[in-house]
Amino acid sequence: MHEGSDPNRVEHAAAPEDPTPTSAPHGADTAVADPPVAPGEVDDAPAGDVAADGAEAPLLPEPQVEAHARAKERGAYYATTPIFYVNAAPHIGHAYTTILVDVVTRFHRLRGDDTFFLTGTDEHGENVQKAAESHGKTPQEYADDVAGQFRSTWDRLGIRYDEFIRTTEERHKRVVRAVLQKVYDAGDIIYGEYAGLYCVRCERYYTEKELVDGKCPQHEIEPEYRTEANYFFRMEKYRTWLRDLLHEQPDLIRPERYRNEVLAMLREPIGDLSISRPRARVPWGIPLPWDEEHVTYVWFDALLNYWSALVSRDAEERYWPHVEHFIAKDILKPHGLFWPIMLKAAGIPIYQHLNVHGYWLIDDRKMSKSLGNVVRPLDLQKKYGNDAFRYFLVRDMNFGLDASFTEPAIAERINSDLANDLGNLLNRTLGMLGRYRDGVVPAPGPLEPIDEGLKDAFLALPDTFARQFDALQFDRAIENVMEAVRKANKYIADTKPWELAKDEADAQRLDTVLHTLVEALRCASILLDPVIPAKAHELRKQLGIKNAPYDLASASEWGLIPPGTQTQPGEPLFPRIDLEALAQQIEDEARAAEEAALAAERAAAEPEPLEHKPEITIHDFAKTELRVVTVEAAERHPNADKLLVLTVRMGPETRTVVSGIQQHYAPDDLVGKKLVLVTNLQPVTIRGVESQGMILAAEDDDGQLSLVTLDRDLADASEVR
Ligand code: ME8
Repeated sequence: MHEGSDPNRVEHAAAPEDPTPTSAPHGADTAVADPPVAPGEVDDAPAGDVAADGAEAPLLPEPQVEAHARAKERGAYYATTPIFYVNAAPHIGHAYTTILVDVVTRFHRLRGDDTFFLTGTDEHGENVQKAAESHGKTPQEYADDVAGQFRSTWDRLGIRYDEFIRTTEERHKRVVRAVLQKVYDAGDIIYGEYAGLYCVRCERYYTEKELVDGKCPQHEIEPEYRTEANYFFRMEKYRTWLRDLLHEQPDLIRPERYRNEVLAMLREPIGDLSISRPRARVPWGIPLPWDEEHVTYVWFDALLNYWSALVSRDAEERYWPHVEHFIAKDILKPHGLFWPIMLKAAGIPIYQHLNVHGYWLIDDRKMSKSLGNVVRPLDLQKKYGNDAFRYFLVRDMNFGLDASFTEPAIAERINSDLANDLGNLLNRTLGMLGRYRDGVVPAPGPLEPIDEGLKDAFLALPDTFARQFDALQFDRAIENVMEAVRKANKYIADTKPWELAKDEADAQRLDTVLHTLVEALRCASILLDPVIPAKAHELRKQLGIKNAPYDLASASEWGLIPPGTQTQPGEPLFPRIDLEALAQQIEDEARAAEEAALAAERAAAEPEPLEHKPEITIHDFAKTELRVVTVEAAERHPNADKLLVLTVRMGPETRTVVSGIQQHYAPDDLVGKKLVLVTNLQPVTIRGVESQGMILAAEDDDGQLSLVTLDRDLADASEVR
């Protein structure tokens, strides 16, 4: 074994006397598999059984491979968010990816694509197990609770996912076990040993190089040193295949900076990936189908959700050829490295694109519980409204780069784009229609160049918008629509309808201008529909066309609002936000938070009162017989790793006592010690050994133990009172 090596590199515990164990059967009881892979020894040529064209041993049988190719031609779209861990409540980062995928899938529906949107929760592993324990719940109860919070948050944010998958569902577990078995049978999963530095929060090993000041860069905690016998997925063997694939399909991982990061990872041996955890330590996981003593590593389990969700509804043929993953940069490695290799090894076609966005920073700092700056999406939704919040997130992040979140930035964006530009255009248009045409849309006259200019600007939008969406330039796509909206506002200033209204001779000209404006608004409402669905609907309602078609094709046509349509002006779409009041409110909130933190600090400094048991009398106490004993022998319990079995002498008697102190005392250190025994407790059998009494020990809040001993040497069997 070597320490501090690449986290995914494996030093298999190969038997030295068996240098060529490749033919050894891979099985639960076969502790030895391949010889160790040492850096530099790795064969760079593709392994013989990994053809670059992916033709070997596919999981999909031949007819399905063809179907896959055919399905690719069809207008369909399958988008996924990461499945979120259930050890924290949803925050703005989770909301961003999920809202973005909602926006993108709504756009594809507008385009007429057969669309499927998957999200869900990642519920196995040590972290969830620990979080559940700290909440006094079982892992399943805890996962149910937090998964429910994710679902209800998405529902309240108006997110229209087609499927919510949870990794604790049987339909998922079944698929994970089938894939594992397939990869195991193919010889790509082997048994071995690993030692390294492990971050329990990331649930993965780190190299020393990857650590920052000796700490995990993500969680800023010190990793634990661990050695474990595990099963390993033979990733290294696929390294050159993946590298070639990234060269053949340069946009497989995008934007390019993230593809380059993955290519950089592939420049050096990637080692094999430990894909199991001993069940004795981490019971909360999917047992390996061929060895129930090990559970599946969370990433091998979680990544498969994208596939299992389709398999469980028989939809893999329909949607898998169109799969697009959306994630943030934090989980690039599992998605850019592990996942394509897992798919390849399982004979499943690779995803279409891995779309990687940056991080939302809060006032330019990383969001974290310890900094106390975690932003909850529902707080913002309540304050600013759902659509305005969505608009801000998608408009203010340049996909692939980090973005900074501040409340004034939301407010300014709402005021400028939504209240001033879009809201104003609607108000002014409906206001003029009301004043000059009783709120009824007139038939247009001949178009003049200025009208044609505006019409062309809007009709050019759908193509550009679609191109930009396909290229992940969501902010620019929205900005283009807003530019056209601003042009429409300028058109009002240039055509001066209030002047035209003064002269009956200009009536037809006024009709044309008003008609051009309502058409512009209709087109804008369609393109913005994926981003601000409720407000876009409201806009069409105010135009009097709430039931008119609003697919992408209808945004490329002009003149679809029938003359005679009765408009229905309503409340402003986006009320302006009072920036001064907001600044005051933010200041008040900051002060209140500071005061609350101070109060919490003061409360923490005061010791908590002790909790006492009900009083007893001296007679009650006298019922307990306590005596000094000498430890004659101590050994580990044969069936439990927390227990010691002590043989203690008490004058003429010898007793056997089982005590839960193995993690605090080495057996040899106890021999000869004088301890205090409760001698008249009823004997109990603990894991097959009868315990005839109980040794006294003190325990502090951190679980540290100290045995009660004597400060003077007295003969054993002396009574303690
Ligand atoms: O990693 N800015 O789950 P997770 C933007 N269960 N997006 C952010 C963000 C931020 N500051 N913080 C988090 C896991 N995200 C695994 C995934 S998938 C098979 C398993 C979003 O709950 C972003 O989408 O830690 C990121 O990739 C994801 O939340 C991580 O969520």
